[in-house]
Amino acid sequence: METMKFDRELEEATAMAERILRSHLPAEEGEQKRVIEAMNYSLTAGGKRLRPVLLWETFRMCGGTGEEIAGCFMAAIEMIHTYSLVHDDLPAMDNDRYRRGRETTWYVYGEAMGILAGDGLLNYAFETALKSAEYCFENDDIANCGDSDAEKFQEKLNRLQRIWHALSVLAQKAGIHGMIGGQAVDIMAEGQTEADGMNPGDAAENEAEKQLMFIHEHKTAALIQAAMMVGGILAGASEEQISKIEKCACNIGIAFQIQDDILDVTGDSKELGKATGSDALNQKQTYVTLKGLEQAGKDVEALSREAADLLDEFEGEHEFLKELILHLIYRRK
Ligand code: GRG
Repeated sequence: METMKFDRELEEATAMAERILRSHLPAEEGEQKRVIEAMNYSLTAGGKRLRPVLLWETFRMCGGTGEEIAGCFMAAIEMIHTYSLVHDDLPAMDNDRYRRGRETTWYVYGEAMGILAGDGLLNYAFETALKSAEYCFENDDIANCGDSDAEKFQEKLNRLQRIWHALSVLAQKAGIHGMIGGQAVDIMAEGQTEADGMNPGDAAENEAEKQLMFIHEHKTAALIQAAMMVGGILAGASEEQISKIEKCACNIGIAFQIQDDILDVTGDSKELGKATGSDALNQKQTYVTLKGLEQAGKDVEALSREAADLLDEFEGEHEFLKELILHLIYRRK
C-alpha cells in the first residue's frame, strides 16, 4: 500500500474511533460531576486510539457490518485502556506527571480522584459495552434478515450470543488472567535483586526472560488480543479464526511493548507525550536491558511480520490492518 494512502486511511480510522468514543462519553452532571470530569479529562487527552482501530479493522476483515454494536465495544476498550494508564500513573505505581502530552489525571485532580476516575472508567466501559445489547432489539437490519419470525428471533439470539462472548473475552483479558495479572507481576518484579534470589548466570537470565514475557503477554498484549478478538467475535468469526486472531494479536502486543521499552531509551519525550528514561531511573528489567537495543529492534520486526503473515490466512479485506501492524514496527510514539 502506498504511504499516502496508508496515512490517509490511518487518519480516517483514528478520527472514526475518536468520534465514536466522544459519542459515548458520560455526561458531566450530578453531585458526582467532578469524578466524571476527571474521567473525561483522561479520555479526551488524545492517544493513538490503536485498540478501537484494531477492533474495527478486525471486525471488517471478518465480514462485520454496522457501527452500533462494534462501536460500543470500541469505546469500551479505549475506556479500559485509559483507566489502566490513569492508575499506572498514580504515585503508588509509576508516579508520573505527564501523559498523552498533558498533566496526568491524578496530578490535576488529586490522588483520590485519580483512583476513582480509573475505577469509574473501568466500570463505565462495561456499562457502555452492555448498551450494545439494546441494538439487537432496535436494529432495522434484523427486520430484513429473514422471512419468518423464527428467523428474526434466531438472528437476535445469534447477536446476543456474540455480545455475551465478546463481553466475557473483554472481562477476562482485562482482569487477573490478563492485564491486571501482568501489572501485578510487573510490580512484584520491581526491585527484585540478587538478594531476592535472582543470582547472576544463565538460569537466572532464563528466569528473568520468562518473567518478562509473562509481563508483556499479560500487561500489554492481553488488551490488544481483546480488541482484535472482540472484533472477530462480533463479526461472527469461527473458533478457529478467533484462535488465529488471538495468536496474531499476542505477537502485535509483545512487539508493541518491546518497542515501548526501546522508546523509553531512544524516544523523544515531546513526541511521546510522556517522560522517557523511567525504566533506567527505576532500575527496571526490560527487553532492552535483557537483549540489547539491536536485538530488541530485530525481534519487534520478526514478531510483527509473523503477525502480518497470519492475517493473510483471512479472506476478508485486511490490507490496511496488515500495513498498520508493519507501521507499528517503526513507531516513534
Ligand atoms: C493499572 C491495572 C493496571 C494496569 C496498568 C497498561 C498498563 C498496565 C500500564 C500502562 C503503562 C504501560 C507501559 C503499559 C504497557 C502498554 C502500553 C505501551 C501502553 C501505552 O499504550 P499506547 O502507546 O498509549 O497505545 P496511547 O496514549 O497512545 O493510547
